[in-house]
Amino acid sequence: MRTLCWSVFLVPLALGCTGDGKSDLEKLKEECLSSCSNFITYVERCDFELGASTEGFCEDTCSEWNDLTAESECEDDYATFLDCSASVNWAGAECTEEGMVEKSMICADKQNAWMECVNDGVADDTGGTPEPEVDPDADDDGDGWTNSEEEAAGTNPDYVYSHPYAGGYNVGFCETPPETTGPTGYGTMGGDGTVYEWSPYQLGDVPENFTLLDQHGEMVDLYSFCGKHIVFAVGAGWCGPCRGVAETLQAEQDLYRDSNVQFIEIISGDNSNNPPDQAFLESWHTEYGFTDIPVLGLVAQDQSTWEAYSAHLSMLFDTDGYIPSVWQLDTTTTIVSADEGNSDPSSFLD
Ligand SMILES: [Ca+2]
Ligand SMILES: [Ca+2]
Repeated sequence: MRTLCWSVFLVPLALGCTGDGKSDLEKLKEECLSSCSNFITYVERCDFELGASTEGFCEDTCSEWNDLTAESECEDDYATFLDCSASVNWAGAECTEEGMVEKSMICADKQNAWMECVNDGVADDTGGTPEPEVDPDADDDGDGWTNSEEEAAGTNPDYVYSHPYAGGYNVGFCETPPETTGPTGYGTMGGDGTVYEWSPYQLGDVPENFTLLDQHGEMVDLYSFCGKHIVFAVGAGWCGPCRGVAETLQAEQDLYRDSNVQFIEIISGDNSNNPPDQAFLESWHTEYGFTDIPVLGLVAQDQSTWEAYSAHLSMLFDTDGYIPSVWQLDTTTTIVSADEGNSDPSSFLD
């Protein structure tokens, strides 16, 4: 039944217009007009706003198509086809073979688009192209959260970095992890008459993932925020200006949360510049009234060689040897602001 209206549209018109078109012109015109009339009737009956027709050759099909067009988002395609059909003067069509074929094809592409849409819906409805079974209790990506838990949280059950956190962070939704470029920048600072050089990240780089302890005792991945615009500040307890940045972060998070932004605080040292423990991260969280900002602690920096020292995360995200270092990464985890002291994401948002 599904192909009935399709055939009614094309075949009778084409058949009705075969012939030499001259000696039996009147007869051909009558056949063609009849076909056209049927077609117009069919179109009217198939209009989902009219509901199922109570009589006629395509009643069942119309009813089925009404549902499909209304429910499977084919409505626009169908309306386009109807608009096209309405623009064609079917009743006044030249009843020659060439003329009718040509006119009958005027809206064929619109009808094709509509039918493809309808048939897609049929395939889905009938399981013609079934989706793989998803076990709600399974943990497909092995991130510790079941598929149903992830669906409820809006995280990606097929992406290991995307999962809920106890801290209530605004986790992103990427299909695949970002492809890192590694650090390609140039950093330098002087001291004791020596010039130190290293390779930090720079604009356009995609950082490697890092995994750091947060104030709730969880390990947090940078790549969990792929899909979000990320602003992070690297600071330390002993650094007054870093505390100045921290004072503004939750207000900025509140302002931009709905604009797909996640702010992150990274602490390189406590008040004595020792690696921060969880208690220190918690105290930072409390002091600055964070509600959904991770406070992540950097691990100790190997100071045995410059090479080891400069490979530490705190140096990869530092171009001048001064903190606070503020970085911004766009939704593809590409660096768009590199240690420029800019924690305002507004110029980077759509
Ligand atoms: Ca999972
Ligand atoms: Ca996941």
